[in-house]
Amino acid sequence: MRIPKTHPRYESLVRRETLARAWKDGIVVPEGLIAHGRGEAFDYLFGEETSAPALVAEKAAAAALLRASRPVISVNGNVAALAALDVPATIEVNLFHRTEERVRKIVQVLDRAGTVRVLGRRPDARIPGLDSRRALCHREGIYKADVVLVPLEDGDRAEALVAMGKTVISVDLNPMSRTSRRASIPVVDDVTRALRNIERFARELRGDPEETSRILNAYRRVGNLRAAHSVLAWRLERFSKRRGARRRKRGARKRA
Ligand code: PTJ
Repeated sequence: MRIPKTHPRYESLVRRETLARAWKDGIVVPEGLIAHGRGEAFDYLFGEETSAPALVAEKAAAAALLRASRPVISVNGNVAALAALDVPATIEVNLFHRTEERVRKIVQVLDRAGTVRVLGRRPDARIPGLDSRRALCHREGIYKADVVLVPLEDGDRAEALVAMGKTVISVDLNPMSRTSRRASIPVVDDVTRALRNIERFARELRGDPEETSRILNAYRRVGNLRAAHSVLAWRLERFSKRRGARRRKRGARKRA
């Protein structure tokens, strides 16, 4: 389907089309389409744009990745379909609904996009305390990583990775999810925008260790997450006030 560029929700519709195509190609699972719907609902509430607290978290995420000795980004079906993976980290495909066929296809997509080395096909370690197939990982990838970027994660694994002593950067539009509450640096933003911003901040900070340290020292996860909650509350309040004002205006016109 051709989506007119003038459509007010053009970007969101393009993302839907991309995901639907990726589902037909066996990259994304149907559950991934449902998960995206939940993300979209939150994105709508955030005004479909990156909030100020999300930008702060994205900068901290870039700083943490630059500081890491073994940074890894964990890629699932939705992330492979939606995001450009130019962040400074090793890429490992790790799926909740894991089949070897899907892992192979996703690795192929990333290879074609020019990624140098993609892990995921021959896992040789397990994340302790996890029963799902998401526990399967590479010793040289997620298992030994000190910083792991986990976009669109389930809370169990985020928790298990934190328990392994890793710095966990999550990307999840739901600021109330267990993932957002457990991650060391929760980024509450759409995955496409978040990875684009993290990549840009990493480029800007590279070669500036002082500023990188300053950003990491200044970042406060609890305060940042609270700020994300406040953005939602403020937007809802403003919306209901505007509706109230419109109703009062209509009432006054009728009475006049
Ligand atoms: O490809 P697989 O097999 O690894 O499966 C991937 C999914 C996404 C199906 C799997 O990880 C899953 O079931 O995830 P959950 O537990 O539904 O969590 C997904 C979270 O991502 C939810 O909290 C959504 O709000 C959030 N989310 C969805 N779309 C986006 C998003 N966050 C940011 N950007 C999005 N586009």
